[in-house]
Amino acid sequence: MFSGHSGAGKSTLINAIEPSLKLKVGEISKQHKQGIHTTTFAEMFPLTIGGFIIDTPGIKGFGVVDFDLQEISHFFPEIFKTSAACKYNNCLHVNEPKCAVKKAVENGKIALSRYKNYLQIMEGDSENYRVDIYN
Ligand SMILES: Nc1nc2c(ncn2[C@@H]2O[C@H](COP(=O)(O)OP(=O)(O)OP(=O)(O)O)[C@@H](O)[C@H]2O)c(=O)[nH]1
Ligand SMILES: [Mg+2]
Ligand SMILES: [Zn+2]
Repeated sequence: MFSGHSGAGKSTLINAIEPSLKLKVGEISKQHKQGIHTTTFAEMFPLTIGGFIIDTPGIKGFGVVDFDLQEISHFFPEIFKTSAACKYNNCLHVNEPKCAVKKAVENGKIALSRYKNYLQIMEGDSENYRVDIYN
């Protein structure tokens, strides 16, 4: 099974092994310098040399693509609980004024490491995960 980031060349490699499959491959986005999720579902193919191969859609970080930003705090119980005291009920706890979460981080009631993880997921910054997965 091939898995990896969109645009890594999974489908291209499978086409090289089994050209008759003619799997669709995509351009790399000029703006984002990454793939454009050309493969949209996992599919298994038999190989002429024997065995099977599975092409999968590119992963992006660990699935943050489909997250509603508001929802991320639901997975951090202490952030979720504290957010009830934020001035704005749709506060994302990033730059908003009168944010109870930022305040709790400042006075040590919420661990800075937890808040940093929260921000990292908010920003879709998956660099750490890439390092973990591929090294
Ligand atoms: N320069 C270079 N380009 C490559 C290589 N492998 C693939 N490409 C190009 O990278 C682009 C993306 O390749 P795909 O095979 O569609 O990538 P993928 O991993 O299947 O991407 P998703 O289906 O979106 O997950 C295509 O334009 C390929 O021609 C490589 O080894 N070198
Ligand atoms: Mg593909
Ligand atoms: Zn807040």
